[in-house]
Amino acid sequence: MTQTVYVLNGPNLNLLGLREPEIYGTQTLDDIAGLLEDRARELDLEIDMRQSNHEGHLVDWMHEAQATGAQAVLLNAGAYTHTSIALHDAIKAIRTPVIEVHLSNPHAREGFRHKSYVGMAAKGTIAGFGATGYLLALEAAARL
Ligand code: CA2
Repeated sequence: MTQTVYVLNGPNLNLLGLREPEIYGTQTLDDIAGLLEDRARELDLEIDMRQSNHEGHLVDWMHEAQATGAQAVLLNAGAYTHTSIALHDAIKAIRTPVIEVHLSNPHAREGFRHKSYVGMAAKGTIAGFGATGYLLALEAAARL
């Protein structure tokens, strides 16, 4: 049976490709979803890609990933990365492996981005490679 990988995106990532291309690149979230779907097909995986500006939606979707037996969650929690104990707890609460993804490298940016509540609970982190980071995370998920 084909396994599903959830790809969850947090606040403001719906603006990807439309603002601040010098930091986040020119590809939209739909473009990234297309890249992931192409690679997932080759890996015999399915992608379920979502975005929300609401923390609780992301928490609910993590629970859903566990309940549906997803292979993994790729999580770019946006700014909630640096603030959300709720997301930290949700990652700890599920057995589904969670891979943290960032387009930029938060450690090369402002000090307030250096702490990641997501990274402290995640299986691993891929950051700083732009949209390619999502593909790298999918490769990692396929090998779990
Ligand atoms: O580098 C990443 O992927 C981040 O998760 C992006 C977050 C930021 O708060 C994290 O520190 C690192 C911000 C997402 C905002 O996305 C935008 C996209 C286009 C234009 C404006 C914001």
